[in-house]
Amino acid sequence: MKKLFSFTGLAIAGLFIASCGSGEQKDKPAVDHSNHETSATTTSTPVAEPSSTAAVSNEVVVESDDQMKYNIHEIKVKAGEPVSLTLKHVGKMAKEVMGHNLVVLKAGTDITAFTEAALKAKDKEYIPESADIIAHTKLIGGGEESKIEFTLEPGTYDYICTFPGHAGIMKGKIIAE
Ligand SMILES: [Cu+2]
Repeated sequence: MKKLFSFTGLAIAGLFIASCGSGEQKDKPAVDHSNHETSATTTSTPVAEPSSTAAVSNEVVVESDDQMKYNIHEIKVKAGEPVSLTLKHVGKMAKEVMGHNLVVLKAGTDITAFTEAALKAKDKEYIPESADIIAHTKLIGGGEESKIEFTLEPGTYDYICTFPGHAGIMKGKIIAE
């Protein structure tokens, strides 16, 4: 009896240690912290970050890089007039490894469902057959660029990169007014 008791005691202790260990693991990447720090320091100056204060312009250039990022996440355009948007890849990596595109989606698109459909469209460079697409660039690698033109009605539209794993970070909004 005594032997059994001590054995279960050990097992419980083991479980406790295991759960404590997993709780200590940090899930958030260090990048999050640095972002917070930079935004906290810039709030003291009256000038906001250029990436968040887009001027209204229908000539848009978005840069993407080897760090899986767009340089702007909010674009303001004039509704009812053609928008010319150029996506540039300022990195060096090949499109098979760090490819980027920019897909403009209709307002109200289920982005999770759309991204899943895009994953299955590898042979179409991750552009699925979808009525939710307003316009999309080509998939590009380092040093390349792709230009598209489209016209928006007033509203807010999401844009994403559909290369696998990128849409969670490579996303933004186009506000047409
Ligand atoms: Cu991308």
